Amino acid sequence: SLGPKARAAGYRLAGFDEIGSTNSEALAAVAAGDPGGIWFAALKQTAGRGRRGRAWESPSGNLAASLLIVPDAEPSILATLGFVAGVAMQNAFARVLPNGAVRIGIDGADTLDGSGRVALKWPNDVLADGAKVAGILLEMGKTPQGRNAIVIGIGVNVIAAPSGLPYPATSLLDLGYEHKAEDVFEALAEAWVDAFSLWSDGSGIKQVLAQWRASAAGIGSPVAVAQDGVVRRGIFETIDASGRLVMRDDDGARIVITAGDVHFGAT
Ligand code: BT5
Repeated sequence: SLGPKARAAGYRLAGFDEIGSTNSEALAAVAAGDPGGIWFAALKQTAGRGRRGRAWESPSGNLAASLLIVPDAEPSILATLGFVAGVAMQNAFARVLPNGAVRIGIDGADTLDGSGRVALKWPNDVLADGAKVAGILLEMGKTPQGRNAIVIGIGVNVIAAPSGLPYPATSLLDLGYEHKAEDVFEALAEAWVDAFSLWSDGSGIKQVLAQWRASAAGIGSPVAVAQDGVVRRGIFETIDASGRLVMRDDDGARIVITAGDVHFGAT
């Protein structure tokens, strides 16, 4: 269900036991004239997707949720909402994972973070214990009147994570936290309200990006970013004001990247 803060902020919820993809449902809704401000949440997806047509496994008991909103902004500005979602997800985890006993770190580095926060991996992953526990997918749409709409899809491994991926994945249950997807959703929808109100403030996006940066996995470390078959390597320096990844290569050149898949380590 939606908590009091989300309801007071005017959000609606369409809940499903099973659905193809909550992102597809949200895109269909905006094309059909929905004004936005609605979450589509499901306990199971049969056709969940990630970026670039990749599949997202969303078995029963995990959380799949997509928020449809129609903010008055250009696509390049809307793209920064992925960072708002990451920060909201992180704050939601801090609520549902009490005691701050979440280990963060990359590639198994065993760091205890007393804040109960998890790490964020550019551009859109949430890591716990160095493994992917949630992913975010942004898709743009249009209202029938031609306004820009954005769908922010979030998948959370509440009770199960796939194995056999090229990188480690985990679930809240694997981490030792037993939760219902509904409760994780409610925490997320509440945390979204605060993070989004900062974003809407204009200057608040700086604060959102600052939290994101402070929790970013791999800053200061070697990173490889692959995009369309091209791999660029360097030391991961920071995320700039537009949310782009900034790295420094061996020759000291500054490289700024808008999209790609990140791998940590020197390989
Ligand atoms: C993402 O893509 O991480 C974005 C995932 C977004 C899923 C949500 S669920 C609600 C909404 N509705 C949708 O249909 N989608 C959104 P990407 O960075 O491209 O990562 C995809 C890759 O992650 C796959 O190619 C797999 O290697 C891996 N993967 C698949 N399922 C996973 C899972 N449950 N946990 C961790 N990794 C997974």
